[in-house]
Amino acid sequence: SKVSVIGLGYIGLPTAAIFAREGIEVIGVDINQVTVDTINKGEIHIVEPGLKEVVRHTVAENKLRATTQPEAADAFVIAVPTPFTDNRDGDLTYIKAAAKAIAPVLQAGNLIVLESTSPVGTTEKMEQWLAAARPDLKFPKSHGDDADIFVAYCPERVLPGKVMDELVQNDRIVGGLSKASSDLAGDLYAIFLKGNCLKTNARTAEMAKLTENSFRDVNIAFANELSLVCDELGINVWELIRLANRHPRVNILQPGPGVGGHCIAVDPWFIVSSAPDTAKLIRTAREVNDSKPLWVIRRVLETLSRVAKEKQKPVSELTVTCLGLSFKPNIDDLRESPAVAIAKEIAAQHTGKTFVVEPHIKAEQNPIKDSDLVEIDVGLKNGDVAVLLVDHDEFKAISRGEIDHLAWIDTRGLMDY
Ligand code: SAJ
Repeated sequence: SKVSVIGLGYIGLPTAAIFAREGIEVIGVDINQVTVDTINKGEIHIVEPGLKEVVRHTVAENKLRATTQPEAADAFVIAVPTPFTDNRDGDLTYIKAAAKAIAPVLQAGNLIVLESTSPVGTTEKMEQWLAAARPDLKFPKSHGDDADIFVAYCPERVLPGKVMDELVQNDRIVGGLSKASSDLAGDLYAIFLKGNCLKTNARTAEMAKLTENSFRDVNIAFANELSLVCDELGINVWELIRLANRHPRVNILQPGPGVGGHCIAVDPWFIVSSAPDTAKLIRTAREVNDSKPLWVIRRVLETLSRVAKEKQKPVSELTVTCLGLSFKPNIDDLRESPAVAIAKEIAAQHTGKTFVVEPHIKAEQNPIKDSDLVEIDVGLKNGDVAVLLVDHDEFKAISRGEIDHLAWIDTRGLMDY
């Protein structure tokens, strides 16, 4: 059988490579010619441990091939982006374009699986777009299990950095627009899945993906709110959480400078936009997490004024050092990172020097205007105020002696233990 994966990004390419590794003939489709050429050379355009080897091998074995033009296949897996719109909803343009692109090559018996994170109801919409383009075929919405075409939603739930492992090991939810669609999609993923395949309908599967990330967001918001309350009450939040978590049914997450990445800070809004009057807690959690960077910025600027007074120097003669830019520890991904937003604002508002320390990027990649990217020891030695934004392993090695002389703001609780 032949599988076509539409969209060869962070999810699509690993998925295509893993199908191909199982001996399936895989046609990867992407609108970007450079991406297609790169893959056909057996190389990759994204960073993901373990992916390069599988792509190189499967391309060499003629199992994986990339193209910009969709071709006939038995199953189509759609993994295109659903960007965040200004009114906090999912932009379905790429899904619509993918549906339009594959419609001409569809044949009776085909399965189409949507993987992109999407608002509830998107799989039904995708089916309508396909059905409008191919009135000659019978779709599940009107023909149920007697349809010619099978349509399902199957969300990805892998952690960047562990994609090759989690794609195979994690349980997977499959939601068909008909029972036959769910069964066929289950058979498709069974090709490589070691985890369980859990079957439901498409709307539940769509909501499950949004729910998982909202659950995490709400729990992080709880920790972030606690950090503000504890600050007002003069309590060490890290110690508090450590103690409360000794209760057998309590498991509080860690406060931080805010929530980053492209999923957890976005997906809850898809629930809120679908049920604006009802999803109150989910909305508030987003607001709590989104406001945390502003709180950190305010804290840094206040500390600078206090230190200026203590040292009897103008603020413009003080140096502030921002430790970490990525959105979570031990990666180089700066996209949607609260640490970047905080460092940018500090560099813009502070009249003195701003140093940035980010061991995972090079000086020429530093996105913070009016700042210098420096080594850890330079940043610490020369800083008057330091704000820790990411709990990289490199920062865990900082000793108290190295920060004794400066005002230390720790958004991750590294030094508070
Ligand atoms: N964070 C905290 N405190 C915590 C945990 C996380 O502040 O206790 C912050 C991180 O620093 C980061 C953000 O939350 O800024 C998100 O990081 P993450 O590690 O929680 O998640 P992501 O965005 O890398 O991946 C998530 C995962 N979802 C869940 O764990 C429910 C992953 O499984 C999903 O596949 C992915 O989103 C996705 O693509 O949707």
